[in-house]
Amino acid sequence: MIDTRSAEMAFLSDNPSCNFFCNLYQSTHFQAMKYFMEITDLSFSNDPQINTVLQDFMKQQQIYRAAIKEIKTKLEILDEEFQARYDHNPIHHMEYRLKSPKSIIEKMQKKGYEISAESICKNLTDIAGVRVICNYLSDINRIANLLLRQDDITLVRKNDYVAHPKENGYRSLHLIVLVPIFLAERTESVAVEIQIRTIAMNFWASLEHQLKYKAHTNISDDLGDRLKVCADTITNLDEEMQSIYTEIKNGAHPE
Ligand code: 0O2
Repeated sequence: MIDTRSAEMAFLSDNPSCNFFCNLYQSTHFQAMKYFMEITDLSFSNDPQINTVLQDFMKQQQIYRAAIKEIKTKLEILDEEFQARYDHNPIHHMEYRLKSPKSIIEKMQKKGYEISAESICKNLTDIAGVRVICNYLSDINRIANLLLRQDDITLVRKNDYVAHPKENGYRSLHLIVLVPIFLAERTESVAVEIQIRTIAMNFWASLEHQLKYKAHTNISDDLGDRLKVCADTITNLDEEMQSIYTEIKNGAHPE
């Protein structure tokens, strides 16, 4: 009997692109493989024109991978400097993703954009995504400000859903930034969507996303209300943990 999982892993180990995602995701080979299949899967569309566009676009995926690497490195450096100077890591962990071809086409169609490789690059600013999970509330703006201060980073858009949560309770700080990628013959400014949130916000957003996906349809008002109560509870938790951290840091409670 063929062990498909081992076969998949063997495929992955031989595939440098896939190893990149295994490393980035700091995840199991199996999860990374599923993700790799998703971002390279063009079989969802029977439309030859869309397939040609996506094949053209896939040639540029490497630039978005490079942009993710640049942002990841910048954030790691900031986190390590913070650890060295203040004995505190603002970043708990990071997650990364490239938007899948299926999501790209769905978003282009939803927004009514012309479907071409050029139009995808011009109109979508969330093809490369980095999610930064912070320990405390105060780490969110700290990380954002330190990153935005860097000369080669250009802020395109900021959505502060921490100060102004969405109606359903979703909270996160969203930044769209441009980062220069130095290629052999040219320099490209590449957009990256950075979502910065606490561990608690991430817990809520991940489960809410899964639940909505599982429901296959809009969830009822009652369930929406209950999710909002969970979001409010998590806001209180974040504020209390921040307050405890600040008091300890300021030496208000010596042993
Ligand atoms: P994925 O696969 O998560 O990336 P845009 O259309 O992007 O120009 P938009 O849609 O207003 O503008 O962007 P927004 O609201 O700033 O955020 C988009 C992303 O934020 C989403 O990506 C989610 O990752 C996250 N997000 C926003 N609202 C919610 C929410 O209510 N619940 C959860 N769990 N996540 C949310 P995508 O496009 O959904 O896909």
